[in-house]
Amino acid sequence: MSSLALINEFLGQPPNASEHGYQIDHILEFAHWFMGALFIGWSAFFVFVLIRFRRSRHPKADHAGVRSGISTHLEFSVVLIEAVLLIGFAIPLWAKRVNEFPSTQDAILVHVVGQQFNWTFHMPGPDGQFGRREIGLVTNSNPLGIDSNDPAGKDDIVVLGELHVPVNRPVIIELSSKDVIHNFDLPHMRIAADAIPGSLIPMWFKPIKTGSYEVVCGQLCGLGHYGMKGMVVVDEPAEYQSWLKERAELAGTQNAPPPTQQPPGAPPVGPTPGTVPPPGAPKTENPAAKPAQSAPTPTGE
Ligand SMILES: [Cu+2]
Repeated sequence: MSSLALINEFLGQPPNASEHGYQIDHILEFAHWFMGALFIGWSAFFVFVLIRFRRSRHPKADHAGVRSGISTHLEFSVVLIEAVLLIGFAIPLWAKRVNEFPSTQDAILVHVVGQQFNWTFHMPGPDGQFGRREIGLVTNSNPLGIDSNDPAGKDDIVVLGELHVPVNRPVIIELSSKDVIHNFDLPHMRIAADAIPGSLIPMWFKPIKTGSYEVVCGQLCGLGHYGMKGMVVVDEPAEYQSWLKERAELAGTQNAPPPTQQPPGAPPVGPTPGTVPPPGAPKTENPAAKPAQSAPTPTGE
């Protein structure tokens, strides 16, 4: 494939590293060749018309115009090719991307949260359960506001900027944003999606090559947009396991501070009336976290 992907390479498309990426590359490559042919064809026709119907040869306008049916045939074949591209290839591929998610048991689940100007990755840890997230708990040391009273969150892994995933296993991402609209773009994996505050956007890919791949923000999201980069590192399964273990051990020591350690005068902990649930919060309340929520806070509301 890569030896034939002349236009993709010429336009700076990085080499593909995902399972479905080749299909996207084929469509891109074909569409570019097709558009190139149309460009040359129409340009040649334009030049021909300029010369053939120049004023010195045709001082009087011909109001009847073209009598042959060739342009109709040409235009019909262009429409036909475009329809085949769209209905035959693009829409089925898109439908597969959005409807046929891999089973969650086999996949790596990650919550990705964008904020000005970095990416934070939230993984469920050894228990496979994402801890409750609460916007009121967000601090510098707890960028996602993970509730330390929620048992499911105790072993959660939160990493800033660099995510590791194993090769040849699907990765399912739930994407959200803490502030403005960002775009989680993984050019090597041929996926990108907007991170929209208040929405959870699912996306997935299956990396097939180990290596480090850049994450960029694909939406102009503020002054620091140019620096909003991250890294997805695709590891061999053994390396991934050791990274996971290391991060899980770190998480065990880091996710400890109870919310009562807030400095005096800090904004009240816990939900304030009328707050919108933060992106990524589980749809159902975790009953284990409930009693902790009513624990007295230093501000004593
Ligand atoms: Cu951004």
